[in-house]
Amino acid sequence: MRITDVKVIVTAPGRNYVTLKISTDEGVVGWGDATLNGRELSVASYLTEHVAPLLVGRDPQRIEDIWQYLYRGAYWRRGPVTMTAIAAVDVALWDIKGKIAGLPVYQLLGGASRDGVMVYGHANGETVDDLLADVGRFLDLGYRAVRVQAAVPGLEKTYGMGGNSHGRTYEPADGDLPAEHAWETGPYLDFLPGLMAAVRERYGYGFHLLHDVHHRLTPIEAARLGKSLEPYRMFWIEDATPAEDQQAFRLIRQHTTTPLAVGEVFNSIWDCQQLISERLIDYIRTSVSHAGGITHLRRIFDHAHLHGVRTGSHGAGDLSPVSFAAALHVDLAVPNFGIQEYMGHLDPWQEVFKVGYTFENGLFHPGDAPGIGVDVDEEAAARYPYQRRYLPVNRLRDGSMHDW
Ligand code: EZ4
Ligand code: CO
Repeated sequence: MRITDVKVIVTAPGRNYVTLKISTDEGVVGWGDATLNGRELSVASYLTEHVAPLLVGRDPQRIEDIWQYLYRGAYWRRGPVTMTAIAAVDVALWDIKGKIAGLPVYQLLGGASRDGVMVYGHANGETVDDLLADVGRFLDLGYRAVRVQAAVPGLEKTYGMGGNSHGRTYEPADGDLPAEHAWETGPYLDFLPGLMAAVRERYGYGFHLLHDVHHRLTPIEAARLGKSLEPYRMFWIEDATPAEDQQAFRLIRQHTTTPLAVGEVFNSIWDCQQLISERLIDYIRTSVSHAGGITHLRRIFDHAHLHGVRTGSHGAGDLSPVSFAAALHVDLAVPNFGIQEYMGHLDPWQEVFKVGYTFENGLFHPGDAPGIGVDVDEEAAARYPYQRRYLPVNRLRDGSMHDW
């Protein structure tokens, strides 16, 4: 079996997605997600200009060898662009392998370790009352875990709110130049404990409560936050400090028992090796699409398993339905699964992506179609051309740049 064609499809049904299609001489095709939010065309070009010529003529069944060829074989390796491109190839090859075998990918990974994949939904609100109503909506839908974000009084814009041009669903990439937001730590740290108290007071402790700090605090501020949230028994606080500083987590750890999660921006095991081996975190949030595909993600998760760290993969809307489905296969199979983020996708995504995954009682299942289980309608994709979109940036009140 040989790879005959490698095609990159850039489309924007609801938001921008970069999708990879690998075709073979036996008619089997595989799909991968190469979307890197706000930097989409760099991955598209990396694939078209530098990866596609390396793949045509190769045996698509040699997934590990192709992974090593694209990673070790590149002198300039790692980084989000490279690893997102490798991820797209890897997922497409797993899709092809599943289709050849006539099995869903989770079966190739060792089979199901659980009945379904627990996800957390995203509740948000401009006021505490709005937020409480939104949490109730998720609990009514059967969710067992909810991420809570509410507008911080005193800040004009807070991460995680809906209400931009995309409507109610949160979509941070908005505007053909980056929006500029203001950040102040004080009001945020003062607001959060009362917010979590209100959620627990209204709905009790019978579900998992999560929160995303989104890289804004210093280690000692994160320590204070973790400590102040201990009574509300968080499932985790996510990205408490900028993720590249692995040592920062040691300081946070010394001060609080609130579980820590990090990793959506990591793209290889080298970004989180110390965090995991020194048990500085509880959940590793690397994703299929940004951390080198199923092949590399499984390597990170096995390393985490050795050190008692569980998985909690990133699953925002900028990870396409192909990535979400691929994540579900991994989540269903690995022994140390923790939770999966699920943000959903913006209409009209279903015109382009035909998925087989299902949701029931707070759990997703990837379905039993051979491969990853997602088809892409290329004619529909062509109706939604790419539009440049940036994530926002943050500045402190004095104008200094801050992490967003
Ligand atoms: O800001 O995916 O946990 N989810 C997140 C997301 C990220 C976006 C960036 O592309 O932090 O909302
Ligand atoms: Co996050």
